[in-house]
Amino acid sequence: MNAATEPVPPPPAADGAQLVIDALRLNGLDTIYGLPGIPITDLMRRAQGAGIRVLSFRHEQSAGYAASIAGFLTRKPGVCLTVSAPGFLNGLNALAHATVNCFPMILISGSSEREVVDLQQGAYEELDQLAIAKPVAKAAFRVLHAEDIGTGVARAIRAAVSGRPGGVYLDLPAKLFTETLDAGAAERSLIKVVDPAPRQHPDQEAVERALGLLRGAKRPLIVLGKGAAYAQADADIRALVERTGIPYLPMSMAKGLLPDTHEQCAAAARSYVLPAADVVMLVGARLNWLLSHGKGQTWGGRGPKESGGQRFIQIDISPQEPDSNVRIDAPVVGDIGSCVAALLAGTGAGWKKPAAEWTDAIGQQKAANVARMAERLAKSPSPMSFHSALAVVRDIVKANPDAMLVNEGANALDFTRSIVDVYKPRRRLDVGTWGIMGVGMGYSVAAAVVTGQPVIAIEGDSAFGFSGMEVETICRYRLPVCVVVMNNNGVYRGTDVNPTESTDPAPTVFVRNARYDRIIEAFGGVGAHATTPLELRAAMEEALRSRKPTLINAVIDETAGTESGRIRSLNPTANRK
Ligand code: FYN
Ligand code: ADP
Ligand code: MG
Repeated sequence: MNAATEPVPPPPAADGAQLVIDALRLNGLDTIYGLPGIPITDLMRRAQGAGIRVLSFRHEQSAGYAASIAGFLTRKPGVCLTVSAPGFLNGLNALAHATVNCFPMILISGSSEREVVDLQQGAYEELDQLAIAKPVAKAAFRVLHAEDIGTGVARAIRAAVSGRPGGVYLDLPAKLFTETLDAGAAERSLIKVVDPAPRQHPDQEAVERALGLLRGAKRPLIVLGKGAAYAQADADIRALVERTGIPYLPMSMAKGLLPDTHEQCAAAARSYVLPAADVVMLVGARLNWLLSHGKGQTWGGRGPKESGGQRFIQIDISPQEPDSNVRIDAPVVGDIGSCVAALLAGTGAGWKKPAAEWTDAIGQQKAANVARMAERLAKSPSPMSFHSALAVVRDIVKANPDAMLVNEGANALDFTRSIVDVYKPRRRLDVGTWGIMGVGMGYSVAAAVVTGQPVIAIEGDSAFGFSGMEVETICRYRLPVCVVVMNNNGVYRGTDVNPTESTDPAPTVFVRNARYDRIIEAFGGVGAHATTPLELRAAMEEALRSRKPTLINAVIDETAGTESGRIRSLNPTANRK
């Protein structure tokens, strides 16, 4: 047979599953957090086979939280992959969390046959997932033909990371995965997204307006939020703070943008600086409940809705954020990197730092609070208090400043935030805007995978329960995660009693003296039981040295802790007591 008559082999076809994998890889999305099942089991297998890191969880919610925080840490959308209806719904909480916190994430769920779902004929796992995702997602898309997978992924990426980042839903009906395109058409259908999160330079007039306000301020304050941490403009943010000499207050996930031990850090004088400041510059922080909406007693207003008279500058990528709660006198709209660079350019030599009267007053308040705290940290009661246990964590984090600190709970959250200093940007990951519980283990997995650093997860015993089974995931992937369960036998504390004759415990109380450490031992991890600071220290040091998955059951006085921690004012009934 001569060459001309030889049959030409048909070009290899690509099916929809391959197109999803290729579209993700083409755009540098190299990790999937998910949970296999119909119809995406084979997609997960093949993604792993194609070199994508596939982390398989025990519950989609944890996979979703992992994806959301991976987005925060990397500025690329974290990808969560779930099955249809129930799996999708389990992942939805994390999608909403990503949107609320401005983290870029893509939730991809398989779904059932549209023709049957839309006629409500009772398909396997029938649910109109797109409609349900829309209200909690920044954007939501459905792909109906394999040739549109590339476009769907591209649109999801742009929506997740451009402007204010958020959670994006991508609905992939099961039949797509087996639909085929010939190789040429498959390749042509994919899109490598160019410049998905373009810089947004602020208007120079807006920058001048902000600089003018800062120049005229007597008691200026900078509030750094997690948007500032997300922006990865660390050097310029630090330069702006240091060059202007303005005291700054870090929101919880902005801790470490400058080391918490920085002399301009006003965290330990929070309730002094907020009402006393005359000009406040918000950098990637919203005036939501965490900042008392910019008004009321926290800010020196006389009534709960009254202004304290501060003037505000707000740097934010969202043009709709200013004036959401109080008047913003100088909005600076743009990406934080560009905005801070523009402000820096206007603060050259000759910039007048704030008067010593202001910085000294803050220094005094800080010193008083730090001294009071030092006194409490020095005590070593038996059983341990939150303070005596967290004094250990504080030392360990100081000795391991690159380690990731994950934190959730009520008292376990609030005490850790004020006791444990953070030294580097994006090392502290916590419950965020919603005060959400259950992020701990998903965050820990992603933090370890994305950074390669050891993770220290400080968990309330209640908070840990939401995602506790993921210690199996941590053990399976051999991740260097050290979980410390602050075990005070219950939600807030372990002392509530049921007022009736029933033997049921009170709703806030758990099994007394539970041994959470034994859970991880079931999966080959290291369990430790710590009843003293010395034992806690030894177990944490060993965990960091060995990098073995570890869970330390830290026994805390069950009478320690207050209802709702430091946000008691939001709990109407607790407040009445
Ligand atoms: C802070 N403080 C310190 C230090 N750092 N004292 C000494 N040393 C150090 N290093 C002081 C600080 O000045 C405050 O005292 C106090 O400790 C608490 O500081 P914090 O945590 O910054 O301030 P506060 O008032 O708790 O902050 C408000 C908040 C925060 C809403 C931003 O509470 C928060 O992020 N909460 C999230 C809560 C949540 O989501 N919970 C989950 C749901 S739990 P004063 O200045 O004297 O006030 C469900 O029930
Ligand atoms: P915190 O809870 O720490 O105060 P928030 O989540 O309230 O932080 O605020 C983060 C803000 O940062 C949001 O308003 C968001 O629009 C903004 N933001 C996020 N990323 C960027 C960015 N790259 N540039 C500018 N603003 C950003
Ligand atoms: Mg507890």
